[in-house]
Amino acid sequence: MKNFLIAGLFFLAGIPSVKAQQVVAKTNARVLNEFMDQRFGMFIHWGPVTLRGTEIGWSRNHQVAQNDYDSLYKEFNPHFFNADEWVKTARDAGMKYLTITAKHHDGFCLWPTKFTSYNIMNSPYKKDVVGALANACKKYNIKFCIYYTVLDWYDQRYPVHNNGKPSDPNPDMPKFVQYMKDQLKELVDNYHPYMLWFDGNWEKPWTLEYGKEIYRFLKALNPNLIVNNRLGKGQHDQLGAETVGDYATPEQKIGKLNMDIPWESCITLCQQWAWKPNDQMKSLKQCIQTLASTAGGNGNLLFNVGPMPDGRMEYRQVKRLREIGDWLHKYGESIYNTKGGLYTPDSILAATRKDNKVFIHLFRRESVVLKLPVITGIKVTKAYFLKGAQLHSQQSEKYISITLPDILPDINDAVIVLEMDKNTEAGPVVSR
Ligand code: JFZ
Repeated sequence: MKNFLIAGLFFLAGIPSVKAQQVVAKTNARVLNEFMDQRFGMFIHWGPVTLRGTEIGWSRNHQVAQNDYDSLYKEFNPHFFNADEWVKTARDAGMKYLTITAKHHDGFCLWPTKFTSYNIMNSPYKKDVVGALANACKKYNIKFCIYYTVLDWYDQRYPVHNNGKPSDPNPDMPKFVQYMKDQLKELVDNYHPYMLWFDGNWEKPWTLEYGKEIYRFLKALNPNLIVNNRLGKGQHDQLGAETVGDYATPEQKIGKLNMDIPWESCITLCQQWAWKPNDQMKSLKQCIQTLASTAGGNGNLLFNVGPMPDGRMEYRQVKRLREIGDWLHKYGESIYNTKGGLYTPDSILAATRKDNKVFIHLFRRESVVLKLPVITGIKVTKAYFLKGAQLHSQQSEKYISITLPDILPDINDAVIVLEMDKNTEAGPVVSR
């Protein structure tokens, strides 16, 4: 009897379904590794608010009065919108996936949803923006992803409203969560997104339990659907007990090197998420070094563009993205499908690795000789600039010394390949 009881206990503990109600199963590692191999995606923040050039969601009741903001869709008519052009811009930038704000904090929906009239079909434009992008992404082999915010400052069922406005008198979270499920099912069924990017999880009405509920709901629709970590609570740049989702999302900063958990930094090309006239744009140097440092920390970069109210992306931004694409066309081997390390990224360099190659992304030439700490048991067999000249390297007990030319072959990021006598992909990471 005693043995039977003990066996029974072990048996129960081993059954996944007993725990499955509480524990949320994560997307499987193969799917997540494939996602992380892509390294570079396009984030798009867009909606009627671009008519004012203020920040999406946040400017409601701030720079733009609420009634005014909520009426902008009545004049939203982006007649130059061309999904193929946006997706080709992403492809030409070397981006492998694209994430569109189907619904941001202002509650407006860029697709013809059955569940609210506050959507694109009631604007003069009357065309499905999300659908057009999903199709174009399929055509150009770009993975299609959807941003969907949890908080909704427009919907009466969601209790909280931005910027000190009183809460709705009759909030109804259960009904609001059902609305979310209806919309999410609609998005998943109609557009087959590769990933869902949640946001707006920090306000009080949203709970960890709701997050788990939605995650389970989505996994039942498609077990391979990737979900970011802003569906639970907790810090965006972490994956902890409070968070729900598959990967961490540091915002407007490059994530710290982390070989254990997947992460994606979201960073804007200009300053604002949504389009702003004459917004300050990052230099090509900043763009490339941001991407290299992200890859060097073993993360992805979701780089944001805010298209204009007429449906076009700004010419200067498209041009900047193409310049990044040109760089990647040449040096992409050192970014895609690599792992971060062997060295922790710093202001001078970032490193990535693949098989027996280590790529040193050199941002600046500080002296004639670049000194890197030796990794015990590993020897450099060959050193050269990627797509370029051979380099003289020497290895002592402590240092690998590489003699640099007076002028580096790329002023933004000169990629040095160190061929090693071993595969270093799974090895340790060293700080300089
Ligand atoms: C969020 C959004 O609010 C923002 O508009 C954008 O979509 C970005 C990608 O994600 O960013 C945040 C998140 C949290 C705070 C501010 C901006 N916050 O807690 O103040």
